[in-house]
Amino acid sequence: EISDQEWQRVLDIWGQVETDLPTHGQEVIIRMFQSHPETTVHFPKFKHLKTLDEMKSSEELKKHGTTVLKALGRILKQKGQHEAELKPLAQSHATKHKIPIRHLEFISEVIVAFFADKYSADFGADSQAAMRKALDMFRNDMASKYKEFGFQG
Ligand code: BLA
Repeated sequence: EISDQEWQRVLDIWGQVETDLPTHGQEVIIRMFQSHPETTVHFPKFKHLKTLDEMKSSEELKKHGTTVLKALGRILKQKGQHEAELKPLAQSHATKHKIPIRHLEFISEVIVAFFADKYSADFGADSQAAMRKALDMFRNDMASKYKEFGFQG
């Protein structure tokens, strides 16, 4: 169970993230690729990006990061009532992109660590814990939907 106060903490930090989704999104994707290189297998379109500078100058990578955070923000704002948002996402991720739940866990960890670095004053232990709970819920619900689409994840 996620309390109203916990959702408030999640949405408060999201308000800051939303002031610049492309820059935050780019950083999340780059950190994910660097800390978990196995996630790059899902992105043949980024295979040519070898160095950090190349990743940073890729408009396509930034665009993907923006897509990711836009979708995640829409989901978090539902405060758990995210069935309508999750279903198409779980379907594409189960049947087309084939993203293991483990990789969703990687990006969740990256998101919390990055916000903690960037917003050390406004994203303390309680807010980090609240965001973790929200991302756990998102991931659990993705995992059950995956099974409905026949993907073990
Ligand atoms: C594409 N990922 C997408 C799209 C959305 C998201 C909205 C485009 C629409 C669609 O294909 O359904 C959303 N992606 C997310 C969210 C997260 C995320 C909410 O990463 C994380 C909170 N998707 C994952 C993970 C990976 C991933 C962990 O959830 C990789 C490790 C990959 N998403 C992925 C790929 C595409 C995609 C490969 C297609 C990219 C493209 O070809 O443009």
